[in-house]
Amino acid sequence: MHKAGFVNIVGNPNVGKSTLMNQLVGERISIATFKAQTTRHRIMGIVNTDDMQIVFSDTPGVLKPNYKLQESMLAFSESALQDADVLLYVTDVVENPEKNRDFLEKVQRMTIPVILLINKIDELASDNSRNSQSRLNSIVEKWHELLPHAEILPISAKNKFGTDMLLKRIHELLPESPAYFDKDQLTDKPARFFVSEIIREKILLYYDKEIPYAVEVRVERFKEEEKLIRINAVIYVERESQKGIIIGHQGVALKKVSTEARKALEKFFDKPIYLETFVKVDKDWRSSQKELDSFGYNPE
Ligand SMILES: Nc1nc2c(ncn2[C@@H]2O[C@H](COP(=O)(O)OP(=O)(O)OP(=O)(O)O)[C@@H](O)[C@H]2O)c(=O)[nH]1
Ligand SMILES: [Mg+2]
Repeated sequence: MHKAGFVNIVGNPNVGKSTLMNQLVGERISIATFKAQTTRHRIMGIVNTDDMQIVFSDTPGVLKPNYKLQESMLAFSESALQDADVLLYVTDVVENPEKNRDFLEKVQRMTIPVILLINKIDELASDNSRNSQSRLNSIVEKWHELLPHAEILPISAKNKFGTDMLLKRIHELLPESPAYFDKDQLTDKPARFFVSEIIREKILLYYDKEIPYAVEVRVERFKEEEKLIRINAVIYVERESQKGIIIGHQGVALKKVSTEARKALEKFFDKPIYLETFVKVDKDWRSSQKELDSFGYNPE
């Protein structure tokens, strides 16, 4: 018997959804940083075995949209409620369950199996163990009231604690079905997407405040040659002043980010990379539907 299905990962920003998907798939498919709103797209990560295919979807953290880009992000998260065979609702040990009530209410009404994952339990373990056990119990209780139909699993995505058990449980819950994708396929996104995400990850890590949120990256050239890959990427910002910050004094900041991105890209593609980065202003792109469409923010 062959099982296959869609297992969609949703939850509030920064709870560890992308870290979890990467651990489950065993590859760094989705960028993950300490900043909220790292993920902006719905990204598939596929686990294949002889008798099973799990199609995970990582999604942006749920938020109340302030501009058009965030509306698209929320639409990606909501689309993941429509086509799941199993839903993974991720929270962590510090999050207030009252956050984004509307979305939670949609999850409460779902009839498919929902697994509530309480992530980052490693953060509890720094307390003495009895105290941390009782804190975990009270978190579980609170969530049990909110999502009475959900199975609850405490995990640590970072430490891979509980993730094998989770995979086993998903296997049990998956329907009998042929595979949806080729068995050697790992994701639904093309190489260029991962290039722009890896550059964006370095920008999230390197720049403060609003800068990373005003950035989008477009890969204008991706040319795989025998010995190396040549990449040209444009970093778009919303305003002239942000361009100066990205480039930095005498270009030092951009050079540093580009070097970090190149190293990460070499790891990802397992090949030497020649990376050129350019910075351009695309005024208020986050609020322009036309620009968002051209950057691929169009949930079906
Ligand atoms: N201590 C601890 N930290 C974790 C764990 N899982 C993830 N993190 C950290 O939490 C932060 C957010 O992780 P992400 O995977 O980017 O979270 P996300 O839910 O995908 O965030 P968005 O894409 O912004 O919605 C990162 O700094 C992770 O290293 C965990 O099990 N324990
Ligand atoms: Mg994420």
